[in-house]
Amino acid sequence: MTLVGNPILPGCHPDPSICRVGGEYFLVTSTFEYLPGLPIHRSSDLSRWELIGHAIDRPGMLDMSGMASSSGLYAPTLRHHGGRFWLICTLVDQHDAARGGNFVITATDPAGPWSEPVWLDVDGIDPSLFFDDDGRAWAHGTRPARAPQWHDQTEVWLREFDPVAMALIGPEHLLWRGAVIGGVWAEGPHIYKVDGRYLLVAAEGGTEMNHAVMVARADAVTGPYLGDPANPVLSHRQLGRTADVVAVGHADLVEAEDGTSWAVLLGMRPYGGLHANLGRETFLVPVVWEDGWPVFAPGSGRVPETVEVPFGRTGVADDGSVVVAPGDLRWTSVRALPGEVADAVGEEWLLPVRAEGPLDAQPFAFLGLRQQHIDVDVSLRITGRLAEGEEGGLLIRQSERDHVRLAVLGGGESDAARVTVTLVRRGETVELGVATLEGSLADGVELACRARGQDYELLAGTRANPPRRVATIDGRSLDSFSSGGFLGLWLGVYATSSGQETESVLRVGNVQYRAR
Ligand code: 6LW
Repeated sequence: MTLVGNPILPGCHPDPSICRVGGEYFLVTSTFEYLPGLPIHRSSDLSRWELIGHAIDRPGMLDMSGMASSSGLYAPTLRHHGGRFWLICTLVDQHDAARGGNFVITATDPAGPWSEPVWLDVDGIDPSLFFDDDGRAWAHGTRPARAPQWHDQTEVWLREFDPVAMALIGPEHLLWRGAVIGGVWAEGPHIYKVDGRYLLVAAEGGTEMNHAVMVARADAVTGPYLGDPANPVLSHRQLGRTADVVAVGHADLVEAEDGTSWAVLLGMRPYGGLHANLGRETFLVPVVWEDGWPVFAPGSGRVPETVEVPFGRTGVADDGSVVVAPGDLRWTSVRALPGEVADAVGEEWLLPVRAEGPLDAQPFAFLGLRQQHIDVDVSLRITGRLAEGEEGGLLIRQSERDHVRLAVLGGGESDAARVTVTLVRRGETVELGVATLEGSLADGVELACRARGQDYELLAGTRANPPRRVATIDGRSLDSFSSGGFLGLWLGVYATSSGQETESVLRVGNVQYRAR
């Protein structure tokens, strides 16, 4: 028996998709503009999840330059079939649909390497794969309804997938437009075979307060699909804004070796009002079957705080070590791999300053970690020399339009580091604090963020002076309910020359992420 605490993957881990091979489970989530993309987590008890790699982890696999925040990698599906792992996903460019699209990759080891993307001839998002027991495979996904009866109505399409040619074949079938008349955003579809019939699980209502899990079933994979009279089979939409978990939906099912069924899905935990700085997280819900229909969270109909899984060991999810060395798989950058913007040297990163910065929809000098805990301390040390007009420091990032910078400024008197705090909110910049430290950047500046609920205290110090508070930010302005994005927050280190040519390099060391 294992007691599993929800969420099973805290921090920005939306659109989870899961598959099982023997006694091991593998889970993938969306990563938008962050790289490496599509983290693969492994577990043997559905409780403790280990990050084993990323499906998009080599330079040139995808081109994300110029893609606005909340573009990028959306809603992957992970399956295992014929001795291989299959991953289907969409690269979304919100400003140029022709640059993205749906692609498939495969791997024999889910930790990688994954194959180069093969692009499919279909538009829309949230693709999925279903391998039938008759040897045929089917791809399905979501796109705007062709003849919309109402705004934001979408439809689920299906085509046969040839796993050898890695291509869609045969005619297209329209399966589903949602369970509710007037409902919006039928998406995240996944098909399964249950007792000889085909079950379609799809999200509906949009990935916010009205999010829901809907199901339908058919005698043939191509339909017609009839909705479960119990729809929505899971939602927290009726609980209102004060619920502990909101925006519940986008489920994927998995059967354990013992025959029990489970769903992973996304939800948000608001705190300090309707603000969810950790973004959309992955939760686990038990599923039982009644009259051939899945019942999610039987008895309560709500995502439980803890779930008892009748196998595995009792344990606490491993949050990883406090010191985050360069080899740690948690490191990400924006629109580029960490190794493309920085060099790992021993326990430190060398971060060359770039002309681009946090305000640009481009790769920039950034190395970051998801905020996975509401109360957390993140600290780091930067060392180097910056020219006038350059800056580097700690970044709390939602997007290029919404973030906070605790920056050491270049130039000025070299033995007194100047530090500023800047808030960018919906693209508008506000200066929030200034400090001058005894000691120089050349000797090292310690920067820290102490998040306690929605208060993000920002501190700066030198070897001589212990870090002291420069400003406290209200985190409510940064979450996706405020900013409109799809993401949770990231904390990390950045540097920019604000457009100038530069040869400056920062050394980044002693990075610590400590849950409180
Ligand atoms: C995802 C879709 C969604 O592709 O949000 O509104 C998208 N719902 O299912 C990004 O996570």
